[in-house]
Amino acid sequence: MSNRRSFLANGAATLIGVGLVSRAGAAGLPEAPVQSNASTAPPLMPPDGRPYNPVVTLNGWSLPWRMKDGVKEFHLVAEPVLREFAPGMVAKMWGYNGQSPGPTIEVVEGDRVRIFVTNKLPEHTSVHWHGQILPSGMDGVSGVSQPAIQPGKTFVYEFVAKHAGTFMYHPHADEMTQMAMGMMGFWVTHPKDPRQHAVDRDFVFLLSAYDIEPGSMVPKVNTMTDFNIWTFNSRAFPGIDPLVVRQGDRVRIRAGNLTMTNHPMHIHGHRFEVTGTDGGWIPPAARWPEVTTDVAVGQMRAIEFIADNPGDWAFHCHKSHHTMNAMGHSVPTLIGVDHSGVAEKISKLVPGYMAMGEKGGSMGGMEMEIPENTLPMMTGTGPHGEIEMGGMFTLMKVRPDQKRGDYTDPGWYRAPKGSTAYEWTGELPPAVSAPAASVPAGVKPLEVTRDKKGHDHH
Ligand SMILES: [Cu+2]
Repeated sequence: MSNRRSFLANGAATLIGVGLVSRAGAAGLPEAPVQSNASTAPPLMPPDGRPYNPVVTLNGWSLPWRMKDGVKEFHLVAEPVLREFAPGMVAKMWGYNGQSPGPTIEVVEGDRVRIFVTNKLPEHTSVHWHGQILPSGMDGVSGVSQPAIQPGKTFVYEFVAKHAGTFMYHPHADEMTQMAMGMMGFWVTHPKDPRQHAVDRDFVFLLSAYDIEPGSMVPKVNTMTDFNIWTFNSRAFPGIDPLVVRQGDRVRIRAGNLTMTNHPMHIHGHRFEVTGTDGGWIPPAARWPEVTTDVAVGQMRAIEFIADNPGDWAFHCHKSHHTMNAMGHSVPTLIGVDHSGVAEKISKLVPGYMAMGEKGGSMGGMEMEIPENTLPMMTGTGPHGEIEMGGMFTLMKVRPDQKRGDYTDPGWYRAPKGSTAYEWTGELPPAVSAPAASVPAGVKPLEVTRDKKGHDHH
């Protein structure tokens, strides 16, 4: 598993046979379409079967199917893939049909579904259909409900998608390794009546996290909590596409959490309601307004709101360490410490050493060399400067003139004159200090000095 060559060496003989069968669609197997890049595919309009309103998978795609005697047949191929997390960083992962996460599967409530799963990994796997109410033997827990799918083998799962809702799929075989390597995908079962739960834009993605040492390409699979790449669908900001909506649209965002910690998802400029979980839709009377909702490990949440406020609005995990990219958490806090010259001295002893700023973080502006194949901790440039974000962060772009069904990035919001925060240049009132009653003698607040350019220093 340490490099791509060993993947190929291990499974070369069996892979050739399977590749010919699945790609050519011979021997009765449905075609296994492959996606080679991390762009957001347009919604997959159902060509046959019952109609539904398709979802948009953020930096992902939906898997085409074929109808055979009234059954919707899909073909998933578990295989090593390359995934670009953001421009500048590519990881060697495991996924499905060319990407991690795998493609979104969209079906309609009541559909009979047959899923062929071909294993092109160097080890056994299985697929568990998280949230589906199905026969025990189709549940995909290797050793319990079925034997594991050995390398080179294809298994068939078949069940009726009984309930409309928000689900996911992932292995239930060597799970820790396989999920740490990126094996997961989204599943949406649409309601029978497309007018039910209808929205104008329906975005879906999985929250996932990886530990990839700067300069390397393979996730460390033994990491339990100290991950360094926090993603929406295996993309880190600024690699995550914006959620583009038309002003007045009813918007749904569905997120599922397959990381090892919870993620309080927060939106700016709007209030939402949690309308669904992986257990189903929440009755309207049981919903309440929120601007942040926690998505715990193994949970899925669907949130809904009317995007009535034009602008560029942050949508992100509220854990501040999850809106950063690769960083060491053992970096000392140096706010208030004059360490000018110290970093240079240390970096001679410890190559790659970088100290946090004495003025605070402001790492976005630090000019430092980063190793090959990793991401700066905080990146992205907006119309007013550095955004200083990474990881689980993107923008919802609400525009009055966005066309229905158009997901193209409209660029930066142009705020109406007089509606943007501005610098005060008039007189300041005299400072008033409260008496420092219980502070020991001699203890003072951090001093602020100014350098020649007028920048504050603490
Ligand atoms: Cu988080």
